[in-house]
Amino acid sequence: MDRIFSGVQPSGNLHLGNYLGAIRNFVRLQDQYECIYCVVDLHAITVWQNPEDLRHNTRELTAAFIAAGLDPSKNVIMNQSQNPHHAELAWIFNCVARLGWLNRMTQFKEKAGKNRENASVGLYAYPNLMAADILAYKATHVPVGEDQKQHLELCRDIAQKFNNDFGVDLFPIVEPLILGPATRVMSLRDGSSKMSKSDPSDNSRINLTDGPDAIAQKIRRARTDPEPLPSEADGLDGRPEAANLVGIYAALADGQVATVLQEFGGSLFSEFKNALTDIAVAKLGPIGEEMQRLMAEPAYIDSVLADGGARARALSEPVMAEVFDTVGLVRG
Ligand code: AQP
Repeated sequence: MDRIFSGVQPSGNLHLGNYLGAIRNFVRLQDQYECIYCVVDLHAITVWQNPEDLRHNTRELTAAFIAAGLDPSKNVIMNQSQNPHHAELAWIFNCVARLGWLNRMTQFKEKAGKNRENASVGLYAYPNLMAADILAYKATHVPVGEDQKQHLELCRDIAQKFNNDFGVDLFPIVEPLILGPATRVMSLRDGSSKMSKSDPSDNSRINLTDGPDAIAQKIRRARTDPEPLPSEADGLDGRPEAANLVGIYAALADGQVATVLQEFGGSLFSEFKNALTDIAVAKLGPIGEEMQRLMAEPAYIDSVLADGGARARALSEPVMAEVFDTVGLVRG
């Protein structure tokens, strides 16, 4: 059976982009594949995390997975640090991946910014750990947002180089699953940058924990242009903010951009924003409420993660035995 692996960082401010680009697709895939969904805490610490916040955000993200509809008995739901095989395999991949490959990673350049010399080594090697997350389970498919495409190409390169170097057919060449009309949700304040957890402006994103009033206010304040909405998708060219809001509506309505424009073409943004608020509150409200309920039961959340961790270790153990044997690392 094909196997899915995907992860989300517990770095707080979980937002609509994480939901539409990743988590919602996780839920849809759980009936078709064997799935491992991971709270990637080791990735989160590649930039500074306050320990108390990290613990809170790990539980909150787990609550979001479950509240969005992931079934912990059907899927493995775990946090990355519960399974040491991720870090072990990442070290081996540090010795397989080439510096030149990592130097091309745009996410490192964006996140390290001008202060590159002061970025952590972990942030630089992040894509190797991501490849290890996936390949420790020989996962074949990885549902992600558009921004992770380059890291998945690197994962394919690492698998291929490992297989070639050792003359084996050990690792699969993974397929990204970039699904739906909102694979890259943009900031509500700037249609040219992606909606992001680390954007200092809370108004740039809709958080999964936002209540109806906050959602309404953020959509009302979302940047637009002075023209009414076009009737066809071509009319969104060169209008990134309009395209973003229409894409979000289409994704939340489970429809297509063209259908949304058939309904709202010619409307003013004030009218469209009211409809967008209604659908966002209807879809996200119950998830936020369920997250709050689950967060009141930290022992339950921790038990889901511990159980998932044990199941994950059992899945990766035979893969790691194969890797150690292939590389020539002696195990007692
Ligand atoms: N804006 C987005 N639109 C669609 N999908 C998105 N994802 C992230 N942002 C968007 C997808 O969410 C999953 C988890 O992402 P992550 O936790 O690894 O964080 P990230 O990709 O680095 O992006 P964030 O959430 O905005 O965090 P920061 O601010 O730290 O960069 C991935 O599948 C991702 O594609």
